[in-house]
Amino acid sequence: MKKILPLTAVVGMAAAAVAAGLPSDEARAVTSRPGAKSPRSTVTLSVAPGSLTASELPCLPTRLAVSMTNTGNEPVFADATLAADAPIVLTDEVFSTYLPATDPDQPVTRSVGVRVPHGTAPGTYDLTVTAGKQRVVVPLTVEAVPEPAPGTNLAFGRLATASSTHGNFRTCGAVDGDSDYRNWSTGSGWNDADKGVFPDWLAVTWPEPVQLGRIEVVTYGTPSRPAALQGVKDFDVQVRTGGDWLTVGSYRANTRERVVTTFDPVTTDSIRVVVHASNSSDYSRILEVEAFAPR
Ligand SMILES: [Ca+2]
Repeated sequence: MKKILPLTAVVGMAAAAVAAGLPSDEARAVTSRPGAKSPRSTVTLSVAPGSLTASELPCLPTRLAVSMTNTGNEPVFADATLAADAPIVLTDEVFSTYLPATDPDQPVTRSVGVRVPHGTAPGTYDLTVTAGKQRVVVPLTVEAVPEPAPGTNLAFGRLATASSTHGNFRTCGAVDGDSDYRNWSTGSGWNDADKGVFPDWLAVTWPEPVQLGRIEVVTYGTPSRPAALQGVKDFDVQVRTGGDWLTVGSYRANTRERVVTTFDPVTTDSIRVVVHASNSSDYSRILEVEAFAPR
């Protein structure tokens, strides 16, 4: 029968280091049981990185790696709780795990997303991870989204949604600023999840309206298997204005990787690509969607 042993005692090294403003790539605290007899349970909590910087761009999430390591010789169940200063949101508030006693010690890590809601004031917010009496505080510096320079891709990092997203692909991959086909398999593109079913759509949305005059859609293709074989074939480019979708570009039998749509300036809070067919007849694949102010 597995024993459930409590975490006890604390040396809050990382919190102290952070409070002292010391540089640290990894905040760390150690729990031990002073004077405990064998068998002993010792769990080390560590959180990386030691500090974070983020903005409210929803598709550029910041992550925190929370690790717990059983450095004792008895298996243990351990819980870490996570909290953030309002209005910061964490994807996980509890991290519970079984930690077998292994030699060498094996950390168990949870990657926790950190989201900065729209309207968050620039400043420093504490992210606090607690395990037993251990407590690690990671300061999050929220920076304002910079005013876009002329020619900036306004879709970069913005909220991306889709009709569906396949497996390991990420909807946000289509607004990560990377349109290099070589990074397709590393999450830099959107691939819908419904094989052979159309239409599919991918949208980008802004919290406040923006003025646009050009949208560029990059579909997936490689030198050996170009867009003519696996890119989007029939699709419409639309902008939302007054609550209605206005089609500004309509393409059929497309074989190009990058399709540029220019249109009269329009004020919009969302754009989308509606795919009616792909050249491979199975999935819709988009590497990147870019949006620009009128020239
Ligand atoms: Ca991309």
